[in-house]
Amino acid sequence: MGSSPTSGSSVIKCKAAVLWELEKPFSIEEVEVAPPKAHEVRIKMVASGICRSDEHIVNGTLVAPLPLILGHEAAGIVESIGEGVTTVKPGDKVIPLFTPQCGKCNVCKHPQGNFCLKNDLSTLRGSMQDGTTRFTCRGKPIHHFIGTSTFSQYTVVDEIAVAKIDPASPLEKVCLIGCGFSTGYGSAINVAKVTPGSTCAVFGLGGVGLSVIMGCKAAGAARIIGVDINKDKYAKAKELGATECISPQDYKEPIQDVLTEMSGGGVDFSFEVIGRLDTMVAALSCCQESYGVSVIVGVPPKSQNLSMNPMLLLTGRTWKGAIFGGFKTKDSVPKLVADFMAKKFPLDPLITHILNFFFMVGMGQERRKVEE
Ligand code: PAD
Ligand code: ZN
Ligand code: ZN
Repeated sequence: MGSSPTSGSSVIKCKAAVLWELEKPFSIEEVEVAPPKAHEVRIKMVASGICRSDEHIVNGTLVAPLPLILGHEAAGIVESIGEGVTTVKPGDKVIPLFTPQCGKCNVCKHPQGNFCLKNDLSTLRGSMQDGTTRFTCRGKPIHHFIGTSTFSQYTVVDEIAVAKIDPASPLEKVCLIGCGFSTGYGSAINVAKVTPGSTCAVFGLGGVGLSVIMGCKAAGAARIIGVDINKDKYAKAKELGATECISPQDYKEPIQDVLTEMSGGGVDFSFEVIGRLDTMVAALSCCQESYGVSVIVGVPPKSQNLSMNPMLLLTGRTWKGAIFGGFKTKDSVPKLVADFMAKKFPLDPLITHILNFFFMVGMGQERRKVEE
């Protein structure tokens, strides 16, 4: 996404996709992007993916203040920095972090914690850390989205929410490390801690589910069963490591019973990567009692509770969930980019469409790369 910046200390006018109302297409508008304040960074966006979590805001599944600029899976180049910024400089290639890493809170200080207390995902206030916004459109302040707002040619993020990456990295690919890839891959290797020789079931074969499959395979799983109602997803899932794929619609009995039967008593690890309450319980139910582990990756509809039989846990299953695959963001994103550059995993299979930013007016099922 290119434009004509003036200077680091002035307002930049550029194009952004603004969501004014729920369930409406984005409106491509000219916005003003204020200069970064102290400990903030202004970034020229180069490529942005579309994640189901953006769509969750558009359809009201997640509730955030409007109007706002969505987008949280992206890569770009630092345009200017505010006072006191030390970890990035103008010209650096970076990935914005929708979960920051302040390094100071209880979660950041905990060896396993990654959901920094400075995150805006729990509250969805829609602002910078100081409570104000850097975007204006038609004279109105426009909210930020989880500290990133990457559907804009320029955005401003807090320094705790941006990671410097390898200057040689292809931004139109590594943007996927900003959410979908890392979330899925980390859910397998960090959260579930998939073991060699194990059997895994992955519910939902979108960009995140496919990344879970890559993580299961990298961890040495022997059997990876993909579950999706859309059979068009099976070829890609198999290319990435699924050993078989099934649709719940092909069976009369509940899918958890099918998986329990297929795996001879229950899978070792299961993942819900859709965001539905029924499949969360199905994923828990299909893992082996006594030691099976089930991980919630999909974002559930706001304010909905599910009912489940506590016997599922009493008999020894473990139920977990995590944001961003449990990775500490600022520490891990540069390492994941280095691993990609070292060809430890591919990203090309996750890119299904390349859209021009100005034609990005709706969203579908697939993860897409958006660039100008
Ligand atoms: P996606 O929409 O690309 O993929 C979802 C897949 O689920 C599609 O292939 C659907 O066909 C399939 N599906 C839908 N309903 C069913 C069903 N009843 N049974 C079986 N399959 C079904 O989404 P995505 O891969 O971008 O994201 C998946 C979820 O992960 C979504 O809820 C998103 O909000 C969440 C997410 N979580 C985090 C995190 O940090 N935990 C990060 C990013 C995304
Ligand atoms: Zn996401
Ligand atoms: Zn923190």
